[in-house]
This record gives sequence, C-alpha cells and structure tokens, in this order.
Amino acid sequence: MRFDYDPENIFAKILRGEIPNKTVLETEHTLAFEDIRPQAPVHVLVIPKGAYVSQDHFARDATDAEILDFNRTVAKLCETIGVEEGFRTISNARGHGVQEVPHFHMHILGGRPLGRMLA
Ligand code: DGP
Repeated sequence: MRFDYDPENIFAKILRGEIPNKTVLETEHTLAFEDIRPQAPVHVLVIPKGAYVSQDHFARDATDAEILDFNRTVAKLCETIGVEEGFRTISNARGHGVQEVPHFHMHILGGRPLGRMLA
C-alpha cells in the first residue's frame, strides 16, 4: 500500500500552529486536543506528530518510539479526561471508513453511556 500524505490537511496545520486547537496533552511525538464537533461530553482526538495518513500507515511505518509514545499518551488521557466509567476509541480510514481528515487520528469518546455499536 502506498500512502500519500497531504501536508495541507487541517491537522498538519494544527501541528504547525497555523490554526488554533484546545490542547489536552502534548508529548514529544503526540498531540491530543478537543474535537471541534464533539459527539459526546468527552471527545478528544489523539494524533502523532509524524506525517501518517491512517492507522495502518502509522502501525506499519512509525518508529517504535512514536508508537509507544502514542499508546502511552492514550493511556494517560484515559486516566485524566473523565472516562473512568468507560470510553470508545475510533479511527476512521479512507473512503469506506469515512475519514474526513487524512492525518491519522484516534477519537476517544466518553462521559456518557455510548450505546452498543456492533450487534
Ligand atoms: P474523521 O476524519 O471522520 O475521523 O473525523 C475528523 C474529526 O476531526 C471530526 O470529528 C471533526 C474534527 N475536526 C475537523 N476539523 C477540525 C479542526 O479544525 N479542529 C478540531 N479540533 N477538530 C476538527
């Protein structure tokens, strides 16, 4: 699979500081910020700072340090953003996944019962 990263996507602009965001947590390789269209009381987006299009791109090509940092950041967020009673992570990819922003991101949703997604 070839992944073509568009450096003009909105999250690349957030990472370059060209548009504002409500940062929740920032580490060496990872940024977490509030989703602009929250679907739950807690809705945080977690993105790597590296240029990865989707989760499969990130998992294949990111360094071990980036992957570890990303996952530890998710763990830290789950302890601090108010989802002790449960949460859902979602990562949409490409057309069938209805991915709007072509920079890998993980949604963390919580703060209310989320309902069953899969039968
Ligand atoms: P998706 O690519 O479909 O997984 O969802 C992209 C999410 O990104 C969507 O929930 C809305 C959010 N979003 C889009 N533009 C911005 C923005 O400029 N700032 C922030 N904080 N979130 C954004």
